[in-house]
Amino acid sequence: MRTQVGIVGAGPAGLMLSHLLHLRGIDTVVLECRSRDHVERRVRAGVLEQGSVDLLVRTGVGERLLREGLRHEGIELRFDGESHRVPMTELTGRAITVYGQQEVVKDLIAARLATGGRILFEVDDVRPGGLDTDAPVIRFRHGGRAAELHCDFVAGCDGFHGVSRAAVPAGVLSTYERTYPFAWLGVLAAAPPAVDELIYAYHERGFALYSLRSPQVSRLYLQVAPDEDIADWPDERIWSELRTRLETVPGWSLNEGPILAKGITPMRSFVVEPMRWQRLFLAGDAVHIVPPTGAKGMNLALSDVALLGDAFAAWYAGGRTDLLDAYSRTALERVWRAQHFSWWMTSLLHRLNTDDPYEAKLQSAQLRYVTTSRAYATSLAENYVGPPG
Ligand code: RFL
Ligand code: PHB
Repeated sequence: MRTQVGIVGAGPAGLMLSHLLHLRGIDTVVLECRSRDHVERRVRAGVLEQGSVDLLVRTGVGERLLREGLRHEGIELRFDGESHRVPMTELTGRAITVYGQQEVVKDLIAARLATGGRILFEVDDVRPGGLDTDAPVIRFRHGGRAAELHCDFVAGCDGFHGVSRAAVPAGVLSTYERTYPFAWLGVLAAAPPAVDELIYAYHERGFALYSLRSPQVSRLYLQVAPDEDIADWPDERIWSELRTRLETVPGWSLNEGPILAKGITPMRSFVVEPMRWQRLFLAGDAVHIVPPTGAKGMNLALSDVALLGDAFAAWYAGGRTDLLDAYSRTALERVWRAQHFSWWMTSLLHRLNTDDPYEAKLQSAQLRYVTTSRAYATSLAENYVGPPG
């Protein structure tokens, strides 16, 4: 099998890259180890920056997003029994849109398949090779048979646990990382959200987040210990803990309903540099991870491949290498801004060390500052909504 750009991974990064290259007349094949059903159902991120929405709309895959996505112009910070609104749109002119990652994935898969795009699901044993030659080849198994995909370039969009990053020889990449002493327990519930905007709550028992997916479905998160077993969290315990951490404002209560899905996600910050080795280009979670508190992961994945789409287009149009050469440097500027913001939001809102009252006082002082200073609130807001598209 032959293509121009071989893409490993059908998450937001890989699918969007395939879509962008198709619009430029560049052929791709996407290799995905899971089934279509699995990637379309995987519940993950939910917040799109204005720039991500603009990209999806501009490239013709934003129709359902514009219809079903929920535009939010502020977020709420809840602490010390008070609620404070950060009016993001007033402060920045931009807004966020709540639209599930799996909906973005569904829309992109539908768009690719409608125009004859090749996505191979349920492939095994993917091995990118020849990356330091002009003729890379990705070997894999599909339907029980060995196969080869010959290409000009390989895009590694296979997430944190993928194989692409590991195809780079030892000693080439530098890794920067941090793990946090807590995780998030996330639930999807069939309950109308009791909120119009997301609530980020700081509580002495730990962080809680009230988000949503639609007027009928709520998405909620709790800070828990990193080694927490989901079996120890029956639904009633989850609701009780959510009530304790969120119902801290007089007269306000959350809406409960059947829990449709639940899971625990570890929190980490991680960056690998550079994002390219020879003919391998890495994008999205394959090269950087942020803790979800800043809602940046899916947005970074999309902004990486927007750069990569332009860079491949310049190469195929006339052999220009400058954008491909600049890819890692350009992408990493935004990656590090998001790394800092995500680390900052995480440190601000989580219970870090229960034995250290000094730390808690600092968090309280910062929360008070960010909710009373227009300058500080503007900094939060412009990072949260993301750079202008
Ligand atoms: P993905 O989505 O992980 O896709 C990688 C794909 O590669 C496949 N794969 C392979 N395919 C072939 N061969 C192999 N060897 C392979 N190994 C893996 C995988 O099956 C998968 O289909 O990476 P991508 O495209 O870079 O996208 C990144 C985002 O998924 C991620 O950053 C976000 O979900 C992070 N995130 C959030 N991001 C936001 O922008 N806003 C949010 O509100 C937000 N909230 C979240 C989040 C992530 C969360 N979890 C579960 C980690 C909330 C949570 C709870
Ligand atoms: C979500 O709706 O899944 C969500 C929202 C905001 C975050 C993280 C996740 O910071």
